[in-house]
Amino acid sequence: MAQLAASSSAMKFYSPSTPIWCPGCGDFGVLASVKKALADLQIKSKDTVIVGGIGCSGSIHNDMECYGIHSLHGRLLPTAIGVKLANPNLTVIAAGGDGDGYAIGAGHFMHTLKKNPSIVYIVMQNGTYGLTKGQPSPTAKVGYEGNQDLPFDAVLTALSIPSTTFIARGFSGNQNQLTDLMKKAITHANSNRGMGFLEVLSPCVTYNDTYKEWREQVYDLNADKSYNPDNRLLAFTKASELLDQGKIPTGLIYLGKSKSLESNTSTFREHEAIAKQDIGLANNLPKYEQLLRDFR
Ligand SMILES: Cc1ncc(C[n+]2csc(CCOP(=O)(O)OP(=O)(O)O)c2C)c(N)n1
Ligand code: SF4
Ligand SMILES: [Mg+2]
Repeated sequence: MAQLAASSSAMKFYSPSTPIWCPGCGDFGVLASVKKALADLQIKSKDTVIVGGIGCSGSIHNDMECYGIHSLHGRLLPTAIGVKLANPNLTVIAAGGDGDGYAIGAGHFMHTLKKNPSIVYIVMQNGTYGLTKGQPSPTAKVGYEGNQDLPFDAVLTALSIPSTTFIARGFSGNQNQLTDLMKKAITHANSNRGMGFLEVLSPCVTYNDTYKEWREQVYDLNADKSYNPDNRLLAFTKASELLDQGKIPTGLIYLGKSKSLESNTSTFREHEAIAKQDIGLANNLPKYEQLLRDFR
């Protein structure tokens, strides 16, 4: 929980907490890259909202100097969409775990990819439920804690949904690449081009230490100059081939041009967003009084 600095008013200053993660947790790399990306892009704390999920990863907003919401397990995406639609001028980042996003939150994951709101979604993927001490998550490999299912691949899932516009994967063990992808995801969302989906391979050193194997498996698609992220079919083919070869594709995997949720003016009109409304008493007293009467 962000701490209230010495002040008589809860509205004045908050200072970020120190992360409570185990030493070496991949989430430290994600935190560092979000901070650096926001600083490099000169996005102010007052204009940034991070919506955390439930899990070790879901505490990331506590460690940042910006607005934060600790959402319900698996429900960070609808919360983040609500924030964005209430005030489209904000940089809205949803950040949670693979259990949060791909298990209990899987329905929201699919439909948010489909709706394509202009938010960033970071999934810290560690193949386990870290906070609850190491049960297999949907991305767990075969054999991990008795798991017999082949792992779910979120990049292939996102590629199969026609309205997605930004699909990327980074690795906590490669900070330069991760920060670059983070900046691209934020810039994509802030240009109202839809959701910047960034899965980060973020090892849980306590219950599923995959640093060594992931370091050997990652394959940066963008290092291959012949790779074109504009082509969904190529992205799907290439990602599937690499997975079959025991590799994990990383980098900016797909960049598309479908419409974002907010650009659909039949359902969203920016000037009607809540933050842009005059809600002061002076012009609205009769309406508020009527509202109270309606509840009696
Ligand atoms: C509705 C609900 N069900 C279950 C839990 C218990 N729970 C807390 S965190 C968690 C899983 C976290 O895994 P993940 O999202 O991968 O995050 P990580 O800890 O690995 O970063 C679960 C099942 C909960 N808090 N709320
Ligand atoms: S249990 Fe795993 S995911 Fe949680 S803080 Fe420790 S290393 Fe990170
Ligand atoms: Mg996890």
